[in-house]
Amino acid sequence: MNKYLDVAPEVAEALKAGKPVVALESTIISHGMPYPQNVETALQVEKIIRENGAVPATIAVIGGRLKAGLSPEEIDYLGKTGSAVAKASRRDLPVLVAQGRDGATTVTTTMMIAHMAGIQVFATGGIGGVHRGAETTMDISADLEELARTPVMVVCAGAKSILDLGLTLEYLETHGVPVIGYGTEELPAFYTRKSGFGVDYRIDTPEDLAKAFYVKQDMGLGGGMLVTNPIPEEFSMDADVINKAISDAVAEAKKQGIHGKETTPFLLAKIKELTGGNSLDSNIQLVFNNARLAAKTASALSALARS
Ligand code: PSU
Ligand code: MN
Repeated sequence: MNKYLDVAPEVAEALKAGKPVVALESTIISHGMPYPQNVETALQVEKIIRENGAVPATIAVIGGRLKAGLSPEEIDYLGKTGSAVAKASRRDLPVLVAQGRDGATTVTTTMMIAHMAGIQVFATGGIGGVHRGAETTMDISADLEELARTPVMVVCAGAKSILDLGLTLEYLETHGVPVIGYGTEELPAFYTRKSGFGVDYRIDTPEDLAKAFYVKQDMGLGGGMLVTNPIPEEFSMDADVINKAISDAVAEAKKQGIHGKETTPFLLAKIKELTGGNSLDSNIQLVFNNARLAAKTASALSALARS
């Protein structure tokens, strides 16, 4: 076991017994949603994972320790502190750990810590990717590199068009990351079910998702897999409304010279402001939907591993 890692007792027991565990990220809590909805959502997501037969492991860095499994108090602390907590990507981990600091984990670091703990399935809302204008800014999320190297399945609702979706898919292809559509041939665009871009494969059941991931690892290929799960129809947004808000947010970020790790949180907050909170409701519902699918897939994966 990694000497920098603390696995919560319930999570450790489940892993030891080969029971399903689902990892959850914490940047979505601190930087992705406002308080108190962030904390309410994080706790509700854990409940949904339990109701669907798996054990939740929310991941973060607390006092310089890598944590797989947080207490409700720790979740509340991250939510209340919000963006005053460091957003921790791969490059941030050594310094945060060395200095005994706190960090909210992105998709990248959640995958890393999940893998250290032995967790194979991770549910979130959206991933980082190749940003619009990356041909000059070179702003490409570390999430894509991590998907290429770390053997964790990430269940998300596709990617927001704050990103260049076409370039994001090209990057994933180059790095050998399968992009799966759950019950769809089209890449979902987070707030909407359609993006105009195709996925690599459509898979229709949690059992078949588990099998594809199992075989990838069993073949020795390593690396992650991206499962894109469309937002339920009843919670999806009007494409014109959300795309206008996204374009305005991207233009505002450019005008204010926002860059680096601030870009994604700035865009998310701006979109929420421009859509009067409707986007937050959709965001919460799609995370719940992903948690259900991830729990079922983790259950199918542990059944496969035992067979
Ligand atoms: N996209 C969302 N919500 C989020 C994030 C992305 O819709 O909360 C967060 C995730 O933690 C993701 C991170 O890993 O932003 C990506 O940040 P960057 O683009 O700086 O790599
Ligand atoms: Mn970036």
